[in-house]
Amino acid sequence: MVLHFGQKYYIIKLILDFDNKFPESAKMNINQEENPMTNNTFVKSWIDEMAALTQPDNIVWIDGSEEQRQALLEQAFATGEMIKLNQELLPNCYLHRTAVNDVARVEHRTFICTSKKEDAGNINNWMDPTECYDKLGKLFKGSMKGQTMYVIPYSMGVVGSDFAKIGIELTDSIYVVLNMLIMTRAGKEVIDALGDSADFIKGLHARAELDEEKRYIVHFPEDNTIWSVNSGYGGNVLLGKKCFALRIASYLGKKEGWMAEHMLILGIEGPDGDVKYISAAFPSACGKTNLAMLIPPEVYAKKGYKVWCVGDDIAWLRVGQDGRLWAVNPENGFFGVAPGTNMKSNPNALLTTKRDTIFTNVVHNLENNTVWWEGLDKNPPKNAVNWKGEPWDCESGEKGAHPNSRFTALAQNCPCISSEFNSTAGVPISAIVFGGRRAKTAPLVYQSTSWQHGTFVGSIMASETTAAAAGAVGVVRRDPMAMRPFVGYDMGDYFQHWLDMGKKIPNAPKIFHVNWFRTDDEGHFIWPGFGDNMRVLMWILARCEDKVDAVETAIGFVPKAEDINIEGLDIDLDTINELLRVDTASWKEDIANIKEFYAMIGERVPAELHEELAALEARLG
Ligand code: GTP
Ligand code: SPV
Ligand code: MN
Repeated sequence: MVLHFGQKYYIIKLILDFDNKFPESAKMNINQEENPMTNNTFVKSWIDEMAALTQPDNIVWIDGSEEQRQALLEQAFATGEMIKLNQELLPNCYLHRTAVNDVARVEHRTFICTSKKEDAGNINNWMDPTECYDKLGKLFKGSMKGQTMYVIPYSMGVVGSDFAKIGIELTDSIYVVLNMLIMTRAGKEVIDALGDSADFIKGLHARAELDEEKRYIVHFPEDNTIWSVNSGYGGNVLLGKKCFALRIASYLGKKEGWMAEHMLILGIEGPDGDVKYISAAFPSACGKTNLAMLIPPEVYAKKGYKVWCVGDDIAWLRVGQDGRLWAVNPENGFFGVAPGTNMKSNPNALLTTKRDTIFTNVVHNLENNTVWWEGLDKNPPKNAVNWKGEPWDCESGEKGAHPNSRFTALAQNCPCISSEFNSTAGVPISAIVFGGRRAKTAPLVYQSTSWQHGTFVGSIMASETTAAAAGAVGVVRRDPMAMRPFVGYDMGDYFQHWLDMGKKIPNAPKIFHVNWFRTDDEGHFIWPGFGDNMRVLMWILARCEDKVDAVETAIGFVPKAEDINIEGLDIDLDTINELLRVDTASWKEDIANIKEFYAMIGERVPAELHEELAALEARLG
């Protein structure tokens, strides 16, 4: 493993400072030799360096045992970091509240630190790696004094499988440990699988002062390193997720010829038992978890159709020996949006959270020591505490749960988890679906005309912003492939990688775009959404199998209204026509915005995509 020069220099300097300041006795108890879980010298020397920097009182290896997890829970109850919920109603479920200034990802404080600025690109924030190690080193220095450093060896993907990659996260947070034990496969078997290899992603996290002015989430793709400081919120601190499985993994995928995408994976089983798989990229809080676990509407259920969830947030995709694109979900759990989740919108998600779950920033129902959030049911608790930890009056008009409150739940507890969830080969993908939250422009569904055109469709995706990231909500912004906050290198190069991959997949998935969020003049959603989205997926699969016709429009193939199955829906063909309408005027307005966006990405936007844009403009007339 190559340490960046800046990193090496900085760490040596810090260790020397530390040696001078601390007598031998003070260093004794950070000696990990007392409890070695590995003899891997790369791992051990890196941990020594990080411990010398952060100066924890002791170091604890997370082995994945139930015994250790229980002991950590007890500690967290004692400090109030975790609240034990009603164990009869919610066995092995706990509540956690983050700091009020620390409730979402912070894109403006997220950096890609490549040695050349061009390699991070114009969309990402960039810092010079040496400068960044120096700057954050100062924030990390001594940040774990008086505390324990937990060492979490984890695997993204089935431990030891060809698809899997290993990371080690060092953290001072029990909450992080408990979440990582759900979201990843973590523990001794991972460090055993690593053996004496240096091939692992080095993650360092410290809560420090939780100061938002000193909060940084930084990635050093050239060093396989992630540093996160001054946050305790999921997406900023569960380093296996967005930091590794998307930002670092997308960088590795570009180098190694595979793809890391912000995609759910689901399987639709037909009455004959044959399962077809779809992956779909929607921006944060735009419906991945909901689609991944959908309940088929009666019209399909009665015929024997079933839907299986393989993943709800991240897909790693590779070309299989059979020339198809194969996907695995590298995660082990769901870090899902709580508000809006109920027995009608997403019963599978709700049932998944009935055991072994950590709730973050939801309402604490003191009547029976359970949890509540907006949209769970129409009976908000009368005696309750809000996400900030204050007494909450449900009639006050103030929200009790934070809009980005979440549940961390085990995938294996999901009633519709796919039998292929633990498959080492993954599942073959028939269709890739892009989608965003657009009140107007995008129709319910359309199909691209080729892989290149589909890449273009993904590149011009736009969506209204949500509470998943700090900042304004409801503003339309371009979010290519739902990856704007997650590509670990230049966005233009990322588009090129999509085009290159298309050439390597003889039997490539067809590419579609959906929008569940078109609104009427009063601002109401026109399409019922949720389970009924399966009606659109069925058209998509029929297109993949050449079983249904379509209308060619300026933007691509759009269904004939009568080909969207509306049996059992309180909707008529006129409404479907309205949902499918290609609004030429608003598309023309979009063109100018797309041009600006491409210009902002810069000169690495592939010529093919500029050609697609010019062709779209010409077709719109
Ligand atoms: P991340 O975990 O942030 O990546 O989000 P996600 O894409 O998994 O989003 P999720 O499925 O949790 O949905 C977020 C919000 O969108 C919830 O408030 C849902 O109620 C809402 N939503 C999901 N699907 C639909 C739909 O089909 N129609 C409408 N109107 N809302 C939906
Ligand atoms: C998202 O914001 O896209 C999430 C939640 O899936 S987080 O893990 O916080 O990024
Ligand atoms: Mn996500």
